[in-house]
Parts: sequence; structure tokens; C-alpha cells
Amino acid sequence: MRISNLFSGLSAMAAAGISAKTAAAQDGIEGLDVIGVPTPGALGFQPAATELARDLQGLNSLILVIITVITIFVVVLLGYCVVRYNQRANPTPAKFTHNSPLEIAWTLIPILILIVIGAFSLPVLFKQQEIPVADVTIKATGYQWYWGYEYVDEGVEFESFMLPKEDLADYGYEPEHYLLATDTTVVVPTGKTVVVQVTGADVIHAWTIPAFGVKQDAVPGRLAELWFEVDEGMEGVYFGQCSELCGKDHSYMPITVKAVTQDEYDAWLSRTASAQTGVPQNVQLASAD
Ligand SMILES: [Cu+2]
Repeated sequence: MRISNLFSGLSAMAAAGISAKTAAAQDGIEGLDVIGVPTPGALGFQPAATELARDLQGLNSLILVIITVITIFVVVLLGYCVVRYNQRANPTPAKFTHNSPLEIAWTLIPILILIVIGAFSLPVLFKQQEIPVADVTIKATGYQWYWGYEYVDEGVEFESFMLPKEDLADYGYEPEHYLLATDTTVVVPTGKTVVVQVTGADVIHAWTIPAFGVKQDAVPGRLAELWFEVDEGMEGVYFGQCSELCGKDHSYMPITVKAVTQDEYDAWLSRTASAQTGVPQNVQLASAD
């Protein structure tokens, strides 16, 4: 009797082990393109997958043009002065100390440049900080040294650890995705507003996905928010890394987000919810309210 109990206990444990493995295997790449990934030797940004990222990259291009023009102007002016007004070319220097039109010009022109930059950058900043009504709310908690995720309206939660080199292929990742790919992934639907509540459990971490144009410090005791909406048609895998130095394994707590269609998201959610509770859950409840 006791032996048969032991056997049924062991077989239940084995079954649980197998189902855990199956659930983990579902967090592979599943034919999705890897879009948000750093490229060795590249200079530009990762492809913009959200309006926020497009805005940021546009602002960067505008400011790059402005600072390039200013830098060229200063270097040319400096060169001209060196050649034209050195001791040999100009043995008797001028002695005046004031030039009102010039002083007004070099005060007003920088003010105008700053107003132009502000006129373009403040709307981008406000768009990031004004959090819209969420279709999906995810709480991301930074731990030393991994991320915990909670789909707050769906009751789904899991932890996300970096994949060791030898496991990358099992999940469909390439060797170069080492330090970026995680065992479980944040799954979000495209074309929907996702709000991420970011906090830290021990020290300050930071949650970011460069291709989404989002980055937020995860401060213990505070709940900060960020939002993004991945463009439809940009389904794929996006990587980020903890971006606040948080201790010895700071480099080993990456972030992997899979952006999928709404149908795939619903399927993932119900799969994950039933794997966690053992009972299928009605995922429509969350999106209805
Ligand atoms: Cu960190």
C-alpha cells in the first residue's frame, strides 16, 4: 500500500516535471523574426517598432543635424581666426572690447536653437510620460539578478532567467543571442496598448526595450509606469537588458519580449494560465473590462 502510494507520488512528480518542461518549451522563438537585437559594429538604432521609438529616432536625427551644423560652423570660424588673425598675418591686433550687434546675435541665436529643440523634444517626452488606458498591464519587478513578471489582470506570473549558452538552440535562438535571450518571455499583442509597471525588489534595476523606445528605472518601493504599442506587422522578438548597475550579475538579467498577434497572445495567455493553475481560465474577462 505504502509502496503503491510512493509509486503514484513518483509518477505524479515525473508528470509535473514533463509538463513544466513542455511549458518552458513553448517559450521558444517559434518561427518569429528577431527584430530588436544589437548588431556588432552597427552605429544606428535598432528598427523602431513603436511610435515612441520612431519619435525618439526622428528627434535624434533633427538634433544630429543641428549639432553638426554648429560644430562645422565653430571649427570653420576657429580655423579662419587662426589663419587670418595670427601674429604674423595680423601684427597689430584690434583693441575694441564690445560689439553690441554681435553680442545680441550670439545671445538670441542660441536661444532660438534651444526653443526649436524644445518644441520638438517636449512633445516626445510628454507622449512617453502620459500613460494611456492599458489593454494589457504587466508588472515587471527587478530582482538580483532576474526579472519577475505579473500580468495583473490575468493572474499570470512567472520569472525570467537568462538562458545558458547550451540551452539557446533548444529555444530556437542563435549563439549570438547569448546574454539577451531568457527562458520565459514577456508576450505582448501587437496593435494594443501595453502598460508596464516597473519596480525593484532589492536594489535599483532598469527595464528597457530599445526598439520600443522605452526605459524605466525599477526603484524599490516605487511603482513607475511606461507604455508602448508595438506596430501591427512588427511581430517578432525584441531584446533588452537591465540598464541600471545592480550588482555582480547585472550583465546577466536580460529582457526578452515576443510581440505576437492578438490571437497568438490569447492562445499563449490561456496556455500559460492553465499551466499555472491547472484550470483553463477565461481570458476574455480581462479584455472586457
Ligand atoms: Cu542591473
